[in-house]
Amino acid sequence: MRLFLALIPPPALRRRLAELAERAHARLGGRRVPDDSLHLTLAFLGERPTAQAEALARWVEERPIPEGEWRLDAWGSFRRPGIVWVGSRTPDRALTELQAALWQDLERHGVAGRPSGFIPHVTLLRRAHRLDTAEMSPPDLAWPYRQLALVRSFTDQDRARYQTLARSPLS
Ligand code: 3AM
Repeated sequence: MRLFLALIPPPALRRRLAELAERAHARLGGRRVPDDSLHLTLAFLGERPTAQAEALARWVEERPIPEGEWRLDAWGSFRRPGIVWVGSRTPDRALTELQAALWQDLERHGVAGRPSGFIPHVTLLRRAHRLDTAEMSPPDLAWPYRQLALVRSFTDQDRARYQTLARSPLS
């Protein structure tokens, strides 16, 4: 199964992110990420056999993450798949360290595929028609977090769906 590690926004923040997605969609078009799918990917693990997914779920359930708060203050985009996102203007140190620590553990679990860079972002639009976010007023949101989720991604009637398989203990 296709897996990734993510932070899941608390409900109030999810609503704010959904408002931003609506605003971005009205201006830039494309496909809006459904509200219940909004997340921050920390590590994409790719396709994994069931036995390994179960081992990874046990690992996540025993691995607290340091509590933190991510400040979202910038719009951004990735040209190739037409992704519009919100994230931060300057790299967030705590998230960068968390991502690196997670990949160290993942490699011990035999998961390869650590990316060379990491830009924390919340994808709001896919296949956007335009990527010009420069004139949109910048977001100003705080994301308090203290729990990691192991998420399965699958396709159901042409729609990407996510299912949380495991959560880390609360820090
Ligand atoms: O968190 P976002 O939405 O930016 O694009 C996929 C999504 O990113 C990404 O992993 C997240 C959960 O699906 N993803 C999908 N396939 C990928 C791949 N082969 C990938 N990231 C890296 N390599």
